Amino acid sequence: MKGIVCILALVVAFSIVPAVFAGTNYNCPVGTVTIDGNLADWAGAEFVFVPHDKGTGPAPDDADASFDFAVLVDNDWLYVAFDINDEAINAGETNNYQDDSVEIYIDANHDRTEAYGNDDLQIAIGAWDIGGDIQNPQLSAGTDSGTIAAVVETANGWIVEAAIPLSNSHWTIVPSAGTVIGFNVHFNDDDVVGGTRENKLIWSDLDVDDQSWQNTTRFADLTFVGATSVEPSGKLAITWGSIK
Ligand SMILES: [Ca+2]
Ligand SMILES: [Ca+2]
Ligand SMILES: [Ca+2]
Ligand SMILES: [Ca+2]
Repeated sequence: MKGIVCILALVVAFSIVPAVFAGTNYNCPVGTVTIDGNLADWAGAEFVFVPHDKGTGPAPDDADASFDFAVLVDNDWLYVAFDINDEAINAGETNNYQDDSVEIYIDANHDRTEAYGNDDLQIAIGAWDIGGDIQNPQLSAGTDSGTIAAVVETANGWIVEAAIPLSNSHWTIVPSAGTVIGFNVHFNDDDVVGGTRENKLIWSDLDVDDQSWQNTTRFADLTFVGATSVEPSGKLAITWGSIK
């Protein structure tokens, strides 16, 4: 009986481990990085892997299309990094969303509306910006967001390192611990010149129909978990809690 109880306890323990990075929520810690296309300064971040078959346009394998992404925040910027596996880098189609590109989606007030409000934004950054001006990237969506981005080629694909202002004409985001915003990321994979993109990968589990561009109910959550806003009283409460 005691053994069964132990096994049950183990099963419960494993089953209640929160799947916080499974496409439902990303816990965003505090950190500051330099936007230069080098992700060595992201060592303390939590990278999430989005495999080749996650999204509405799955690829044959991870080498063709997959990516890791991570998010950090400080008092001024939301930083987003993409480390993309892609065997063929291509840009130049008629529509930018058919080119190699990533899309970042933000619902700043987290009201999850079916139509976009002013606080809801798609920010699109493409491979056409490889080697481009970091301070003035050629965004194909979210052009008035104030986003800066470095896009560089790598041995296995390409990297996007971006910083989005916490204050602009769309929002003022205060990254207090516990605050939640709507968030999603996509990768459009274009491998063949002409026509459309070949693959479409999506992180949010809710975006099963590639509708994030016009419907914020498809976004997942991003929760700020950093200590920048921890009040002295909060620290005291944690201390008392651990003593008890
Ligand atoms: Ca960097
Ligand atoms: Ca590819
Ligand atoms: Ca909103
Ligand atoms: Ca590609």
